[in-house]
Amino acid sequence: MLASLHIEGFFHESAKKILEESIVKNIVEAPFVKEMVEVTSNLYRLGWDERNGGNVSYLLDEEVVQEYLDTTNVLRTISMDFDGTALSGKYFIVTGSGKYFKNVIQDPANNLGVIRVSEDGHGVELLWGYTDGGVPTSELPAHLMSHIARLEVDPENRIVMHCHASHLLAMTFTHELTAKAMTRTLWEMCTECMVVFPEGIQVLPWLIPGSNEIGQATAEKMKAARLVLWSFHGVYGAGRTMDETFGLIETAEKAAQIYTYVQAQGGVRQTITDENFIDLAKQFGITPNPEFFEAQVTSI
Ligand code: 2HA
Ligand code: ZN
Repeated sequence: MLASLHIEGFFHESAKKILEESIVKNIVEAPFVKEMVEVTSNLYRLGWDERNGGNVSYLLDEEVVQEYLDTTNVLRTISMDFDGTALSGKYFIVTGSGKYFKNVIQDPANNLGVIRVSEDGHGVELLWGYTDGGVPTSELPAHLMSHIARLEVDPENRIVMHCHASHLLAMTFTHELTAKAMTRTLWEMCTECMVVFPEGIQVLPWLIPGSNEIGQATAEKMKAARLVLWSFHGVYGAGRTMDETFGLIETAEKAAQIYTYVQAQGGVRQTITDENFIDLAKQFGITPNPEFFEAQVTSI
């Protein structure tokens, strides 16, 4: 009796193992889907992505995607009118056009999609998601062009994130719109800012969202910095990981919030000096963008 139970148990275990190995894992359990769900939920919770505001794209490795999807099974091809050949064959998980970040957690398969940039670079192949017939974010040009630009300067860049961070957006109405002025103010509002984004923040004038023009302009700025402010609209961030990229935007947004309080309290009376910044750079072993220093600085 005992022996037969053992044999049954053995067959049961090995059959289960074979079954598990032959079934691709449930994609909703994939770490990259969980990260997308978590970040969109946080962006919504913080009030930075009302309605269908914001979009996130995440470059994935083919081997990782293949753990969850049959990559030969293309569900649909979606065209795009810019040249994405630099990313041909690359996989991304991307938030959907018109989708609400508020809803991603309840239905990841409808609000997110896994795409592969087609061979000719003029379309993307849908492998999973957008279940109601949807398409990737309207900001796909800005995302893919930014990925191309960031990968040129940092081969490990994976994330591009756009949101309507409230205080940063507000500052574009009241603050001088140059990279230097904006960077200096943000750096001065929290000591850690210069350490988190030593290259500073770049600034774009108002441009039509979703256009190739804003995509090209964003990508151009992304060669110099991981943060690009879109006047009267929001902010773009890029980075190696979801945490790093979210943390980057979060840090700049916190500084913008402090700026708002400082202005409400009557304006700056004293602040961090160039000398303080030089000491900070030495302490943390970072090289801040020298263009953003008041005086000519030669010692960093
Ligand atoms: O996707 O935020 O910039 C909605 C937007 C457009
Ligand atoms: Zn937007």
